Amino acid sequence: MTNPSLTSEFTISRSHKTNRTSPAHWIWSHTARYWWILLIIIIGATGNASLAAMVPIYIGEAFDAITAALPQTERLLPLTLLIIGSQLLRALLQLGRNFGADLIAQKLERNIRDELYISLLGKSMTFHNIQPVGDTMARATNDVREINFMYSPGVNLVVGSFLFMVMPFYFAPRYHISLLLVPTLFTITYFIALWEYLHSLSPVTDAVRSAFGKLNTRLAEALDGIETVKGAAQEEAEVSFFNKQARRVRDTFVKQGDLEARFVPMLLYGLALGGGLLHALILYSQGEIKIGAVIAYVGLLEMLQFPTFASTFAYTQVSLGMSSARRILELLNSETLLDQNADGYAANMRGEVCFRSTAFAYNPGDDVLNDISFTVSPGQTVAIVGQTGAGKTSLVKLLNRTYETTEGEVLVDGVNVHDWNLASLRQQISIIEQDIFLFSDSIAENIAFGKPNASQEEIIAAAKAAQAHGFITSFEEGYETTLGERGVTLSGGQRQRLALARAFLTDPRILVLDDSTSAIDSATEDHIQRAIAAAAKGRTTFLITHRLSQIRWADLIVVLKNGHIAAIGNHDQLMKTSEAYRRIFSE
Ligand code: TTP
Ligand code: MG
Repeated sequence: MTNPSLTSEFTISRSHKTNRTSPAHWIWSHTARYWWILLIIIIGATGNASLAAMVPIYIGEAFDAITAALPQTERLLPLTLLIIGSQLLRALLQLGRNFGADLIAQKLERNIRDELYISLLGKSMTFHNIQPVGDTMARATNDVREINFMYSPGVNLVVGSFLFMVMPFYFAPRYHISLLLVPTLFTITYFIALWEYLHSLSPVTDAVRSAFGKLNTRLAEALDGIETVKGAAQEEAEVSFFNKQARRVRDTFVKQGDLEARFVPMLLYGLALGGGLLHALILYSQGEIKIGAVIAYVGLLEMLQFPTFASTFAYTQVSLGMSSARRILELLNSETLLDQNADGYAANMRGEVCFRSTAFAYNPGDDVLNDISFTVSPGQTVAIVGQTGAGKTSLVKLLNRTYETTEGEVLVDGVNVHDWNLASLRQQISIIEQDIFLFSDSIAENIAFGKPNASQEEIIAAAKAAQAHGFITSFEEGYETTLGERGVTLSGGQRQRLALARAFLTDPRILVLDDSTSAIDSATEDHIQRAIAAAAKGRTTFLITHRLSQIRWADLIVVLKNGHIAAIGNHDQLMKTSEAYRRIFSE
């Protein structure tokens, strides 16, 4: 039933498919759809360069006009007007070129952001556990930005300056065919130097981008764990660690600057100008060309200044962009493991759960769960107990395929969870995590997270059922109170009740409450008890808890020990048969 062609959990159908075989293919597949903008850039750049060439040409003519045996001063005014007119038109074309490059840069940035975000949402938990958030953030923000810069100013200058280089070839033969010599020598040497430059640049720009990713990873982790850092008085150590990473970034930048400084064409330009002048003067002294041609020719050679000066900067930008494209593509192409199984089984769930000789490992060969078998009837409440690290959280995460079993199977309503349509499966199973995550949004939006179109009445009803209405209305702004990142303004018990309200609103057939570490005062405890009892009614419920009162009234109690079932049964049975269980109650 599974469809191997689908590699992401929730593929959002997109009209534009990109070619992800290599960074260059990928960038091109993003660019090609905007061929009309490319056309604007090329027309703008060609027009800009040829009109720039008009200036030395007209000045040359003006020189000939006044140095003629009979000075033709009346030709000066039309020539001046031609120069002014051509430069006004040139400004317009230059605007087109810049506008086009900026437009395509922004469009690409937006589309790549979209593509990356959708892809990240579709990746399996295994991917997200391995990939550091800070590095992903660096790729999703700065690297995407680099691709913007790659087009504007990068490609913009590369195309623009390349056409400046073409102009001497086009216009110099008008004066004397041999004047092609200097531009030809210049161009050949320029491209050889550029080739070498790009080759040595590419590993350096790769290093720049990767050092930045590492810096960001550390920053994100230090901020995320700021409480731990402060609690252990490790600010100093963090700062010095951060400095070390920052120095690494600086060093890679310095290396990049070093390469840029040694870019040969800078020297070439001076040589070309000197050599060209000499060549033109020799032709002049032999009477082959006029003085105006010397002036015009040197003016044309001056156009080579643009490619020499722009190129270090522009090609570095392109190289950085390609390094970034490589990094983004790495994320896009990384294996996702889960597939959404869109053609899979989708139905209203009854809530029967069956584990059959299930085993699971985060790392192959290192089993966290082993030989787990038990069945839960629809509507029953199961308590999962066991010491920390016994595998309780891991066990329930197999239910909605947050993680995949390594052996055996997990069945819901008699259907292997692999064969369920993933969206249908997850919509009907609600897991309230041990570490409840709240978005920096209003309380109402947080409650309605799983059902964004819920009405205000529904939200309030859910909050009441979860015993959260009281504390919510005690805030000045009630349901519109904004929560800080991770909901830091709420206590553990309050967060838990918000999470329960979420569950009430989505009305799942299977509810999992991972509650093993939360410490709550007894006044709150009473509220929570009632909320949980209400939540468990009418659906299959898994409770991971240390609260004896809850364990006692569960229909089934699973005692986990080092990843296997140490005892199973209801309270009375276990009190008789299990030493491990009795110990929990005597603690
Ligand atoms: P858990 O299933 O998280 O253990 P638990 O929920 O029973 O513990 P607690 O009461 O403290 O919440 O972990 C079981 C084992 O799996 C444990 O040895 C740590 C390991 N583990 C990983 O290797 N990677 C992971 O991402 C997690 C969550 C756990
Ligand atoms: Mg746990």
